[in-house]
Amino acid sequence: MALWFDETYAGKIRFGLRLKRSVYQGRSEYQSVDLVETEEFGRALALEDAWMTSERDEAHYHEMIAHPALTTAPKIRRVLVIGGGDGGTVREVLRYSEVESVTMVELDKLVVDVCKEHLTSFGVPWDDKRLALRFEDGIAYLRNYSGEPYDVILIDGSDPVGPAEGLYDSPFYAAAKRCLSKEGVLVSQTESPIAMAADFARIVKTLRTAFKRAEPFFVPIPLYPSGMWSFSYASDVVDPFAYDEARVAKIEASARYYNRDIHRAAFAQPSFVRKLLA
Ligand code: SPD
Repeated sequence: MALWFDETYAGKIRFGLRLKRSVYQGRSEYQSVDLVETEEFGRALALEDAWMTSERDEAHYHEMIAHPALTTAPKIRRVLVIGGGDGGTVREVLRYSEVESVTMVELDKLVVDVCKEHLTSFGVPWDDKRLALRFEDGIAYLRNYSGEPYDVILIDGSDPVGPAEGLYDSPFYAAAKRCLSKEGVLVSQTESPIAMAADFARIVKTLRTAFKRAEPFFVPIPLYPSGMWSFSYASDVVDPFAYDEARVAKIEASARYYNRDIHRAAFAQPSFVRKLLA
């Protein structure tokens, strides 16, 4: 009998992949962790039965959470990643020679351990000397942080339920802003404007109360409910379209999804999104 793995979202949307086999199945103190080998999407990670990433479309997500911020922020010396346990986001950040340090704060060590062992095709440079891994709650980390400000903060969290819920509210954005340099840029994953329209609108509007400017941008991620996904770019001073030519040229030469046309086009808002955010 064929083996399938389905994510059922809110009891209303289901996206399933036919499996070749289950590679790892376990449970941390926070969540269930599944690493599966699928017929169409290669290896894929699911947490609490929700798809997180797959070999087939991970570049869409990881290049787009990273490069719009890193090609536009005036300085990119110090970068903070909250979540992102599969390592795809830090891999993209570490492509920049200007980046001197990346701190990745991930709640669940099991996710990193499983991905290090079973998702090696992601090519994450886990041993890069610039990378500092911390296994703790990203919300508490930012609340208590009193070190040098970060130039870029990337929020690569799960959906806003359970332990990740507090990554999308006003107190968290206020804490993040306090830890960001004046010319800093924050990018967060902000859910689907189709499958999670209310969450998407609420999160973007909340970001707009914390920062002078917060613009959503859109990326097709077939693995996620409805396939249309959003990130949001927040900053008090930086223009999301003013990318550094040399940085973009270097990144787009090896990127699978990102390029300068995608950078600009991703910020175009369909009319239904304009209405949601009005
Ligand atoms: N519904 C899925 C939301 C997933 C957000 N994070 C994915 C982790 C990829 N590094």
